[in-house]
Amino acid sequence: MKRHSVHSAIALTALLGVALTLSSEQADAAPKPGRTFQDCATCPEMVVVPAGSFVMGSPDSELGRDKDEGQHKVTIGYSFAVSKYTVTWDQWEACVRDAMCDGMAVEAALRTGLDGKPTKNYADHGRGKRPVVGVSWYDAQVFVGWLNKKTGKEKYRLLSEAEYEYAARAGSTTAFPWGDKANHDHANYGSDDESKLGGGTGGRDTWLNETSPVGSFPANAFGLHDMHGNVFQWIEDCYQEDPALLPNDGSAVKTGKCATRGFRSNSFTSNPHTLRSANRAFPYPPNTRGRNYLSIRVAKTLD
Ligand SMILES: [Ca+2]
Ligand SMILES: [Ca+2]
Repeated sequence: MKRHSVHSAIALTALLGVALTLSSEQADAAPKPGRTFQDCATCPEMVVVPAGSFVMGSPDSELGRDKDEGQHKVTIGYSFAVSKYTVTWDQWEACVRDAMCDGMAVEAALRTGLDGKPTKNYADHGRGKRPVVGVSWYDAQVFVGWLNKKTGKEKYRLLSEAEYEYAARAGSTTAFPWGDKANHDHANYGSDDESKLGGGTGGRDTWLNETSPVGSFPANAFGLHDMHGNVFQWIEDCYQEDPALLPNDGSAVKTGKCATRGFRSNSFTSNPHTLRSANRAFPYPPNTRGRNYLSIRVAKTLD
């Protein structure tokens, strides 16, 4: 009987051990908003974003708005994680070293214009902690696949358009999360003159016509950096021009006009109206490579 108890105790301990391991793993994955985690040394740092509702789009009164920004309520009934920063060159190059991301093709594309001719005066903005640029929507999908392969789970993905706006607004209802006016203390963007494209500086934004290292500006209320400005970032969605037909549950548009894919944020050469939280941009086919203002941000589905 005693022997049996000892065995039971051992069995119980073993069982508890497993249970404890599982529960600590579960605790690790518990979606506590604001918590940050990193799944591997070269993986992007992730921030847990809370579930919630928000009004996507902009009011008619918003300066510089486009017709495709009609307001509608979106409820994101799940917590998810978003990379704290745009994906960096360091992270991209780790994917290249693992023979998944096509570094050579992106490098060549960065030196080639949309017309297929060599880019005149190609300027490299630096690597390391600067956002990776020149990547296509498919390159972004390969990067996501690399993270999933590395972590052994199909959890990483691009953000949906609704998730991006929700994460960028971080509870705000103004044109920008910091207020109703573009502000160089909060983002690297271009000229304040709406009629111009090209570099601009001011305040904390000392970068004229080039990318800034990620995290050079303050985080928003969700703890995310660079959701506005510096570089555009691919999202999952195909284009649905009519805001009334956009999903209201945080999911991505996966049918319809998939000949173009969207991106969000605005870039170091864009003017204020494209920097707004509600601005939508779907100008490029998914195989567009070589744009030195177009990058990646990743999301992760949480258990
Ligand atoms: Ca700038
Ligand atoms: Ca637009």
